Amino acid sequence: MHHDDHIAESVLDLIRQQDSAAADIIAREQTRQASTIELIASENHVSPAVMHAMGSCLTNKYAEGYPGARYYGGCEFHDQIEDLARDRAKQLFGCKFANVQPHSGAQANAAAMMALLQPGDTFAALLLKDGGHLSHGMKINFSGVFYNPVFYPLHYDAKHPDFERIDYDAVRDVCLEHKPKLILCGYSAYPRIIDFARFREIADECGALLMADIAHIAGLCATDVHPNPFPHAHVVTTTTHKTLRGPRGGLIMTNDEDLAKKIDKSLFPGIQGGPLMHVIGAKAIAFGEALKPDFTDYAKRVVKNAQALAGALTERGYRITSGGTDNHLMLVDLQPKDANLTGADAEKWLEAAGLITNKNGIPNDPRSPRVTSGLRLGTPATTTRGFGPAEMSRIADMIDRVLSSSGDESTTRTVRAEVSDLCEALPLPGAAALKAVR
Ligand code: DSN
Repeated sequence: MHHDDHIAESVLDLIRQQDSAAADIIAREQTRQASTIELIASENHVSPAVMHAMGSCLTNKYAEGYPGARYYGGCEFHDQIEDLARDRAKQLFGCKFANVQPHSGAQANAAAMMALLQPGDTFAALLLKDGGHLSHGMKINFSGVFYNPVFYPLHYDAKHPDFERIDYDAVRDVCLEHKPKLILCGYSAYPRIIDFARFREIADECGALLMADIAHIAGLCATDVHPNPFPHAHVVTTTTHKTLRGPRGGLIMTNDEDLAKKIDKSLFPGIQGGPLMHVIGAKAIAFGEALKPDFTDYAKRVVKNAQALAGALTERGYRITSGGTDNHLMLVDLQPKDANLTGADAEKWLEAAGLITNKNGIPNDPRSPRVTSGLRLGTPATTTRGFGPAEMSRIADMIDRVLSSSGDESTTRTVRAEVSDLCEALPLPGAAALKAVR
């Protein structure tokens, strides 16, 4: 047994000695993760070091403030770990200032917007239904409640060569018309390269600041597998747990010292209290992992796998929006395969077979977000467990069999067994804690 597996097992055993109800639930979730294929584009499997830093003594401390300027005593090592995380984030993305305290990507966006905008100010973004994000101006979110979002479109014209991609001319038109103070780019369901330089030109032309939310593609940007938003964006926000493969959390970066000061203030005391120091410790470790050459290799394999999966699904009659993918994710339009097939049914049937996905609207989707005509699939998690193009082809085949049979019981059972075999052949990193599950 690997050393990391010993740690994971002993942690679970320790919890079980005190609280068997909680330990059993955690163990069942470990089994679920180890024995199913994770295709949700925003999820990943962290290393044992990242995992265990989150269970460390760093959680016991209040460290409101920033390194060297805390509101509590006893922060010597918390200053050191936060500095380590900040320095590594700066090195990773090639920027001058980093705030590693946001609890999540939405908190990072809230703090960045609070620093860059006054209530009522206008900003431009992509609609959620076109691939944007809740915190990019949805009416039910702070960003739509306190600010005035205007939206730029995708190309919807099937005859256009940039079909279902960002329409940069339309972005420029919308921004020149509405004169937003801030332009947001970076998305949750967009499979193509984002032209940050072009966005900056538009921002300069209309006198706006540019903010890139690279939550989904951070691991690809950090390794130049996707262009880096620096030096084009004035502010960059991200989560740390998707392609970056760190703990669940957020990060804000900039090259501008004045903006950095405003961002620090708006994050704390603006919208957050005590930082999650155990998560910041885990961020430091994850950023250290991402700085190593094999992480670049990982990021390249993520994209190669996504392209292999998209290609294999296309061969089986599914339409991949925009005709493919340049990054870690794809949107599968189910309609050409079966006009009655919804994303909601597909998600449910695939889950029963051990293939974990999420329903997702496709551009111009006639169905509601709770039903949808599409699925979003991503390869960060499967690539972490060592899957390659051959496994992507098998996954496409399994998806097709489940969906073509409308989730029929015997097909589901057969595919579920094949998923288990594949998961056993390529286990999670340090995941033999599974053995502790009885
Ligand atoms: N919920 C995340 C996603 O799945 O893309 C975005 O915040």
